[in-house]
Amino acid sequence: QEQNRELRGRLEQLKKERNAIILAHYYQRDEIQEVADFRGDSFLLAQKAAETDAEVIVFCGVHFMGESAKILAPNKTVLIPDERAGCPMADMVNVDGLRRLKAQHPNAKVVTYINSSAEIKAETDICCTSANAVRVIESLDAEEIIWVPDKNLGHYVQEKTGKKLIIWEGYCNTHDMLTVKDVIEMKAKYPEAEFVVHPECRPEVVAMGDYVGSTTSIIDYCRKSDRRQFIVGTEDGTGYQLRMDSPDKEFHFATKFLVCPNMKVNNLKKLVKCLETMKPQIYVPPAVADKARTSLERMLQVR
Ligand code: CIZ
Ligand code: SF4
Repeated sequence: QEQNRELRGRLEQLKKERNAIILAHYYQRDEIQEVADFRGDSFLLAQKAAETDAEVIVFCGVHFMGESAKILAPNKTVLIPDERAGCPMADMVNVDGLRRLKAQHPNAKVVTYINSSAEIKAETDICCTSANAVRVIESLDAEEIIWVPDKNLGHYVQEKTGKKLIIWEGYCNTHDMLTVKDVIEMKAKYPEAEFVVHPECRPEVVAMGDYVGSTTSIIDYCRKSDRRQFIVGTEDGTGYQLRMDSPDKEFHFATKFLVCPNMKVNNLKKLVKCLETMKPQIYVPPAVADKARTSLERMLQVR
């Protein structure tokens, strides 16, 4: 406690000295979300990075999110508390594999979930997040659509839009962990609760959802709902915002395994240190960034 108070004081001072803004993903540790200037999911944070006047962006999330910030704000310094905070789903697709698939479907448009590396975004026609995936697919006039890398979200979007996608076999180790059995047990334990679920979960689990949506839309939904109890099918860090918005409601995470270890690699101490030392910084080669930016900007234009 004492140490955290000291760290928070140091952080305030450094933020002013560096003209820095702290962006934190909803899956970050509470100690980071508490000190953030802005909390959000990957979409809101990318937008914020593009808009901010600050010279330095400290991106508390995983590596691909820091890259998106750097791509959208190339003249700013983007720091990440720990560079080892990666995303296994993003690593499930590589450039060679995607190029081979594109060669097999030369007329296809490539839609890439924002959970992907800058190199993959550079091979992409348009990016999307779980918040806008359906709208992005509906905005496309294409015979064939290649979808990378999340098969679960791809399946969900396919159902929602009625469009057949060519789906890459990636998935999120954390969300994919949740099973039908887990949800049945939780529903038996909390019969009054609504089950809110992220579309990165398995299709059969998503099908059980009373509400299906991105992290931000789950947060909005629970805040507005009249229900008092929720079973939550997304990453456990979301509890910080859920409880803050509705201290009188109960949130039960569907299993104790809904924790993304990569997100938790960052902590308050590393956050302060990165602003002190101004490293590690996110670097994206300009040629890659220019191509990737086009696919991100196309996404930001879809309403
Ligand atoms: O699973 C993730 O990393 C998500 C849902 C990120 C985001 O904010 O879209
Ligand atoms: Fe990647 Fe899943 Fe962690 Fe998100 S929650 S960063 S998709 S591993």
